[in-house]
Amino acid sequence: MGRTIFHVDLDAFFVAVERSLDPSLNGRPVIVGGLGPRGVVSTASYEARKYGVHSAMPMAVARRLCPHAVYIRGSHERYRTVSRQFMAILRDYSPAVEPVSVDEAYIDMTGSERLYGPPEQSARLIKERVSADTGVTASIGIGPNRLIAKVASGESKPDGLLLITDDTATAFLAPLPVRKLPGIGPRAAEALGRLGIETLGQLAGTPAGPLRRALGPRQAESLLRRAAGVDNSPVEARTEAKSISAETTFDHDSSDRAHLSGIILELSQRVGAKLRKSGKHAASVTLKLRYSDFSTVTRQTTLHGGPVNGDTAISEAAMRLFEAALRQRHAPVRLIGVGVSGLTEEAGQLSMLNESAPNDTAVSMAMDTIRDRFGPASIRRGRQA
Ligand code: TTP
Ligand code: MG
Repeated sequence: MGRTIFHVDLDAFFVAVERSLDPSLNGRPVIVGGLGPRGVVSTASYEARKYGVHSAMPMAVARRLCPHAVYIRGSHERYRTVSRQFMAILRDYSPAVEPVSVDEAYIDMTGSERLYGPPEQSARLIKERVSADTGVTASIGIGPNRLIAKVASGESKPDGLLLITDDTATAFLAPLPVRKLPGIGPRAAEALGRLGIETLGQLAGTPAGPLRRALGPRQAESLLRRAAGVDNSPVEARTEAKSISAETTFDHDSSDRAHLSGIILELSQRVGAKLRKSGKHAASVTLKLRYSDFSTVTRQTTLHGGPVNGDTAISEAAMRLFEAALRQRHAPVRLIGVGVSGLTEEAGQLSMLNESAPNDTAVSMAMDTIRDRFGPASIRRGRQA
């Protein structure tokens, strides 16, 4: 039996909330974000995006690109309220709602036809409800799995609705640039480009051999499957994301401390970027190590200064856990994971008082932008070089 998965994402979320409060902002370029000297763009309205302004860009750059925009500091409290309202609406339509960030969720709508009619009809109902109750428009992608639903909602934006079925999935995915596939970052896209692979159709049709040599067997297999639109992961009903993590399995097991430390730094940055996007702070950091004999250890620490969202705070905690784990057992490692949990809305009080914490956040956010545009290898902090 086929599944019906919705991916719902609000359009220019922070801007849309500001507009619902002040309709004079409609139709004008609007930019929400930090207005101080080190401020970063949270989001830009579609009018401002035309000038090249985008999330995580330094505010100073946005001001040069689009000086006539309306600049707003924003209020996270308002966004949280609307976010909760939004998730509650989705739960009226299915018990299987999986929030992935403040303005984005998957819904498993399989078997909902009896109640709400065919998928396009229920999607239209949801869009109308969201817009009527919150004043914010949503885009919905409908697909036979999460992957296709997510790509579809992205392609439908703004205020869009796009239905992709098993029959149309191949034709839909094939012409898209590889970067549209979740999980293909700038670095993978570059490696694929060197093989002459620009689109998902080309990727899906590439023989496994050359791809394995370029990307390693594990990533190659996974990309081939995903480029063909295959994804069996379930929608996991929950109220909020409880933890955020990233892990990597090596093609060759390693006990090289410097190499493993570098990986921990990268994973910490990936986790940090997701955490900042979710608008949250984390109270605890977890490190997972799987040794070559498949035995797995998980170590967790709670941060003394309270919840954080900067890369340095996360990577330093993860490194302390790593050193402690190595003292206990120094053997070849096949998998490393870094995670954060104890997610809260606010930063810890001590971390607010700590001079370096706001700086860690600001520097991390600036690095998010650069990595997003030029690839993860484009910037390293001093210590990492
Ligand atoms: P997104 O859904 O990524 O972006 P968006 O809703 O502004 O625009 P789109 O129509 O493309 O979906 O993020 C949701 C909100 O999260 C966004 O409004 C602001 C916040 N955010 C940040 O604060 N920093 C970031 O780097 C990103 C990507 C988002
Ligand atoms: Mg959005």
